[in-house]
Amino acid sequence: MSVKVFESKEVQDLLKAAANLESRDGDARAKQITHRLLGDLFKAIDDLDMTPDEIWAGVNYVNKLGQDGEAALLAAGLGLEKFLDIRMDAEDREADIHGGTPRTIEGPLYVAGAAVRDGTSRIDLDADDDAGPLVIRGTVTGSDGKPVTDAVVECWHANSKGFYSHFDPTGAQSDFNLRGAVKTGADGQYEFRTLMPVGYGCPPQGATQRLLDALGRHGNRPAHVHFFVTSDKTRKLTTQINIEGDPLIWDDFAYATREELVPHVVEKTGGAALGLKADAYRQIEFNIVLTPLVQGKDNQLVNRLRAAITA
Ligand code: MBD
Ligand code: FE
Repeated sequence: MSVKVFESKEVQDLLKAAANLESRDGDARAKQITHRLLGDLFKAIDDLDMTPDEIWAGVNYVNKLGQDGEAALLAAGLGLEKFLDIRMDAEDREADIHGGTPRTIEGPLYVAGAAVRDGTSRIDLDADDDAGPLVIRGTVTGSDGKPVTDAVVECWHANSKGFYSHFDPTGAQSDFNLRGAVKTGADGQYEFRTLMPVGYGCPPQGATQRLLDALGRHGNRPAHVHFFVTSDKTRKLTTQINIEGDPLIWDDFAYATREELVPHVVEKTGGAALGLKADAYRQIEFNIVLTPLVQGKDNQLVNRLRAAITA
């Protein structure tokens, strides 16, 4: 049985009524988007002959997704967040903006409020026996190649279990462990002294992993470090680096990997003098190029709900 009712007047009227399209009340944009998305869903139900059982399974799935607090995690896993990057990249090409460090997705695990240090910050607040020391350093420049003074470089990453502070299901980490912020001086340089992260995996019992299981997909990311880089004189950069050699670099469930964002990892000694927990350590040099404001403002600043802790 495959009925087609989508084009009928009854269904088209129902859609308009549900979105309150013919009233002057409500928010015009909310109504436009609701009408379109609901219509696309109705059409898909018709086209694929989705059964009531399938629809109610989906409705209940949305409930579980909210209960688990995983809507933003699913957005990453389904490539929705990557799609927004693809669109912003295309907007940049259209506006002839080139040459900056590539953006990649923010993900759902940022926490605002880390203390801002000058030039260097040690961010491994908690002991982690399974993680070796890591220094991440580089220079922030504008597209003119000149160092950017007073840029704020924020970074956040997982521990050796793949868990992020504030979102750690074991409750083991203190606020702001492996999260930091550094302000550059006239040389544009920043440095984080930290520990080597391990890749993230979706909560095994959560709604996101449940859908990924149904799709025959895994829910893992390669080891990575997130960055926000902000400055008055440039646009904000949201990006990440992957840890070279991780087997999942080209198999990230959130599609964040970009060729330019896999810097070399170099073995170094002399960590003791830097106050690291071992003399042998690894170093990543990640230089960052910011793009100019567009007519005096950041035309691609993304507002979304973010966790914040105030000291
Ligand atoms: C992460 O650490 C992450 O960066 C993304 C995008 C999704 C889930 C966990
Ligand atoms: Fe992450």
